[in-house]
Amino acid sequence: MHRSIEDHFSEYRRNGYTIFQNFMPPDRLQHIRQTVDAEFRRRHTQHPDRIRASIANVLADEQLGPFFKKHLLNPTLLDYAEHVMGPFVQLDGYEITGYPSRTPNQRKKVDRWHRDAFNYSGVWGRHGNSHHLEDRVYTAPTACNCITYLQDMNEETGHLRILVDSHLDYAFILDEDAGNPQTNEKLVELKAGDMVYTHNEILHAGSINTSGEIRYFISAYFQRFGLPHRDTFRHPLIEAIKDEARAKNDRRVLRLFGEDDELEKRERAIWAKMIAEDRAALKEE
Ligand SMILES: O=C(O)CCC(=O)C(=O)O
Repeated sequence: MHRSIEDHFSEYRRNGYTIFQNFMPPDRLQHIRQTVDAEFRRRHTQHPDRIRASIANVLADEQLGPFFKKHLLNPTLLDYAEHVMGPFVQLDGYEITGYPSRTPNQRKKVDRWHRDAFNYSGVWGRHGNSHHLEDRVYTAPTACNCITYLQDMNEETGHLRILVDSHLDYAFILDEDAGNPQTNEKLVELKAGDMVYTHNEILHAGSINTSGEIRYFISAYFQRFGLPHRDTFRHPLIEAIKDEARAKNDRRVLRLFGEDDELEKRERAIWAKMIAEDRAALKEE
């Protein structure tokens, strides 16, 4: 079922995440799995103790680049990202991650509660005066994770767990409890090809994979324009995407890769308009 941007956003604002079902077609996800499987098996064998392996900066990968470009520049995704963050969306990191399967006695174990990069709650939760919180104010995220799963997510592959609406209450989990299930956690229902779009203040955790197969997800991590980013955009394959965008004057694609000399000036013009409106609205004494 097709859902409108507004419908996704009202769920996102309330819960801290929303799900785009069937975001990646089955033939594409099978193709990606087959392309990366041997490399992930090699990496997992080389480092058996590591919880996961990732191929980062995937747009710069000769073989994977074209598929990942299509996935990232999908207008449904970019329209939604702009709706959530405004016209300030930059790519921080784009990767495919694979979790090796573990022994059945690890089934249902939590893989570390956390918030994603550029969140404020981590600093607030550790602050001495953080015991009081009067307001539950929604603020636009400084970063968002768009995670597309390449298999059904269940007890065997390891559920994604979320503390629903924790982007509003700054709930905090101490490091020593990060591996424990939470009484109010939600095990998110997800099928292969579904994409979860999260707010970076939401507390979440993966679960250990015991399915016998590698568990994969693709993560496109967006952040506020101008923040330091993990991926490098100075690669010939990414320069080629920027050249195409320049030819079309596609500002939002250029912004994704950290390029927009006019943004600050345009944003300040909007501030000036709002300040002027507020001054004009002031009632005389
Ligand atoms: O393993 C998962 O399903 C979630 C991964 C995750 O939370 C993350 O990479 O930040």
